[in-house]
Amino acid sequence: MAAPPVSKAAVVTAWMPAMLAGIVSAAVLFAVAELAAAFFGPAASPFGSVGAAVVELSPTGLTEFAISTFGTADKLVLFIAMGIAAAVLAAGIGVLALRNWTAGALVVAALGTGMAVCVLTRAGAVPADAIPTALGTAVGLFCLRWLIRLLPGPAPATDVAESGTTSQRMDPDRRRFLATAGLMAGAAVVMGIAAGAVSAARNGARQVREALGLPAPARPAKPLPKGVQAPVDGAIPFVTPNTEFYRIDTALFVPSVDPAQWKLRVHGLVEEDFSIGFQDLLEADLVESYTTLTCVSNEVGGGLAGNARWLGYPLRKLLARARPLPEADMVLSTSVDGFTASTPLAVLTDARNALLAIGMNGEPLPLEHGFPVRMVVPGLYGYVSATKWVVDLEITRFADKTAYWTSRGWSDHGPIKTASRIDVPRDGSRIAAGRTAFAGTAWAQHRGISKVQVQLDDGDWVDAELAAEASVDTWRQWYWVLDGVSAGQHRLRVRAWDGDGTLQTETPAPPAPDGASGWHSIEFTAG
Ligand SMILES: Nc1nc2c(c(=O)[nH]1)N[C@H]1C(S)=C(S)[C@@H](COP(=O)(O)O)O[C@H]1N2
Ligand SMILES: [Mo]
Repeated sequence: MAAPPVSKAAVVTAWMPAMLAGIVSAAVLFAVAELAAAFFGPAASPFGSVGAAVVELSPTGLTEFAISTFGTADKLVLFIAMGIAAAVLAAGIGVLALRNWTAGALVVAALGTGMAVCVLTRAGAVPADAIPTALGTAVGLFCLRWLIRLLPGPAPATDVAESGTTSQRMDPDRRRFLATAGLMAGAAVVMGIAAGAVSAARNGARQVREALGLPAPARPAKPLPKGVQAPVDGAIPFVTPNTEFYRIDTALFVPSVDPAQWKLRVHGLVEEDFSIGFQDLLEADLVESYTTLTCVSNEVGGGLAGNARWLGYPLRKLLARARPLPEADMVLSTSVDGFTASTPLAVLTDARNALLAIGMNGEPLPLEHGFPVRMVVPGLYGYVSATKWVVDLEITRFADKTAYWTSRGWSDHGPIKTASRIDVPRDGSRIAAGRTAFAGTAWAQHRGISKVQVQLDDGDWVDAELAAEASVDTWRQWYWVLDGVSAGQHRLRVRAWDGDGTLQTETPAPPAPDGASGWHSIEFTAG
């Protein structure tokens, strides 16, 4: 009797249990590894370390695309993508293992080894950090073996064709397979939740931060002049609340740094190298100042800028203690997770308020903004200056060293370009015709803003009102009140001049390699 033809769908149906076995085993692998990793250092998490390696090895274009498309949700998107990729891979391994156990097991072992390499190459990793990955891989492999054993094995073509009927009356083997897989999946979920709970409970930094009181500044910030806030409904707050401050970094998991363990090494081309601890900072003469931070990835009109009152120790004084050698022209700052930024030495030693900051708007730095210590440098984009969780300052030369983003094609000097933005009304919104108030924000840190103009439709450019200036290091609000806006579609444009009287660049440029340029415009409908 000739075997009936086997449809593709029937083959896939026959593979489904093997795919399920692969996916469930992978879930157990990651759950065991992440739960174990919660008891080790931050590098021990295989998921986190693979994610970090993906970010690091991704072509710059891809990470830029991710930041510009998903903004601060880029990490979540990465994790979802990794989860899907892992599930697809695991399903394939399940099928392979069913047909050829040795081959399947070898692929799992190879992937486990690859993950261990990712773990061990993270900044601050120690050899023991590979243990959770090894443990998880072993348990995952064991589960895969167990589940595959419960399956009938690669079916001859006839069985495949007939298996259509088995789904109606489930045989005991199949029931046992599903029950086992279900139990394992349940255990994976429980361990996953436990992993989250354990790492949260073991996050010493969060608890220490909550108990930490900040010292009073030796030199408090100059009080904000009246009128820094544009008197227009919907204008953004002049001081950005910590919870609303944009966050950009390469850290997939916020580093947890215990201030008691924190140390900053200052070394390189200096006459004196030294280290300081957190207590030294608490006891030092701290200063406070308002500085607006901006990300180089900010698009024209974008929101990757925030203004805060920072408390910290002047980097100028720290560097004066080290006494840089004449040939030095750069400070390479490194974070606990290996991010680096290259900052011109001249900017850190001139009169501006470049700070080694410990406080943000009257609180210790939030964990995601660099707790316990970060850099804040007025006038430079964050990628060349604002290192969070900073632990090392090497005084060196631009000719000798590059940093995280500058070795990925971004400009090695990152002065902030003059920018202006319309915040009210929102692009694409509908407003009432008649008397209308427009408002927005302009910045050119460390040069200040001297003039803002707006243009409605094809009308003349007219001067907007400037809100009070807090300092040249902060953004400045503007507003413009118009008695009558006719019903219909309108366009509004804005442009600003910096404190040196230079008009912001009209020519549009994308963020890479040294910051976006172009005049912001919005469209709105009145009526
Ligand atoms: N450790 C570390 N510090 C970092 C970064 C990073 O990826 N890692 N990103 C920098 C960039 S690109 C910017 S724009 C600022 C953003 O600071 P914020 O997240 O506090 O707003 O942090 C800077 N400091
Ligand atoms: Mo940035």
